[in-house]
Amino acid sequence: MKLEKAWRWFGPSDAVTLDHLVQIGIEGVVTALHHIPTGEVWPKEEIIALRDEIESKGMRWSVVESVPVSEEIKTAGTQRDRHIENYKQTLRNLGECGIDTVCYNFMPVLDWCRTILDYPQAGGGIGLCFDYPTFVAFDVFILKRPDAADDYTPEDLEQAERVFLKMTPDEAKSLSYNIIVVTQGFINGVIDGSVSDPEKLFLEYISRYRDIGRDTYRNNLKYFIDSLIPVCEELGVNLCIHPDDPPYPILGMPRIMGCADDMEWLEKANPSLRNGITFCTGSLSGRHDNDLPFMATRFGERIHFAHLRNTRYTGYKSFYESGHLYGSLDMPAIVENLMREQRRRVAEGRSDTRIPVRPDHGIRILNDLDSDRYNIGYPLNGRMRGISELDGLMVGIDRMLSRQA
Ligand code: DNO
Repeated sequence: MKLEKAWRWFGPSDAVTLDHLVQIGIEGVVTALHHIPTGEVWPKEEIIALRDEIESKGMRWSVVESVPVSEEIKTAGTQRDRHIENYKQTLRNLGECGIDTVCYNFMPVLDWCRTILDYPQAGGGIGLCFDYPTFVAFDVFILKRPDAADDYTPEDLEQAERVFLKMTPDEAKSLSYNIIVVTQGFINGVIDGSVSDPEKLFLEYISRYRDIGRDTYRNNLKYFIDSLIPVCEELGVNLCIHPDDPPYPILGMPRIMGCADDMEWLEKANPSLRNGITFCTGSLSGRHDNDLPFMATRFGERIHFAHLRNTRYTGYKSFYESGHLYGSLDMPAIVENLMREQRRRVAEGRSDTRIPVRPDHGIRILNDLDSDRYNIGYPLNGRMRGISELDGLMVGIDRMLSRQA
């Protein structure tokens, strides 16, 4: 038995079609109703139509990634309870249509963050990179967030200044645009390409976190989870938090889902196994002290979905995405532990034994490089290579575990 081969599909506008996914051997589709504004209810008819389209191709809608969490919920704003009620209704609609796994994240304002979108890979191809000095340069010298410099060491600032002084004004502008808009719009981020002054709006959103420290933010997350878990229990829906990427605070705002301590807090905050985790290996790899094979086992019973990809460190808090199998992470050990968890569930008689895994992001290779048709980080060939590598790994591990049984 292998983990379920899943793929993030961005809906009918995606240049990769459902028919392509069938050819690639995908079993589970990971998608969302991207056009519904954050905070509003997902209508049941639309869920049914999308589900049926996927099922007509012989696949299943295995995960919703994501039902986005509004800034109002994250900051405990005046619309929090209304948005939570809507979220509950969305979960109900999904659950009643048999869609039982929902991914979300609780990162303030900014979702994932990358500073270089065309990082050359050994052997050709280009990928994504998070370079910490470049990020600090963005925060302090380009965005000019008030008091940003207070969050960094003198060495960080010195390195960042060196980076900044080498940038042309156009490079500085596109760095900012990439961080705030390009990497966020297509995943229902807070800021899309439609605003005239994204930096101004971005700073405005950030300022709402001025008085929100780690503990308050944890309380806001607990409030959200506690409100939803009864509905999840009733409908058999797993809610799976995605780790912060990178997994430590940035831009002076709290990030609270980056390491084993945070996951321990999560499980204590609400012990229901419906209060689950999206095990994103690439995100968690951004902290050198995260032991991922250990975490896959330790939190295995609540891992209902995994994003598999690898990274390589380029320095203190900096890394680049290195594809799926090869890199700083011991991917075979991670996959083995997830597959052991799967077997444990089978032995326990649990019904949720499929555990969807998707090849997260991908290096642009071959004719991925000729076109801008794919969302940033989601090229066809690079991900196809990734799922093939991971599939081979799973076949081998499955054989090994069966022999040991
Ligand atoms: C980026 C992704 C994230 C992730 C969401 C989950 O490619 O890893 O956007 O899907 O944070 O809510």
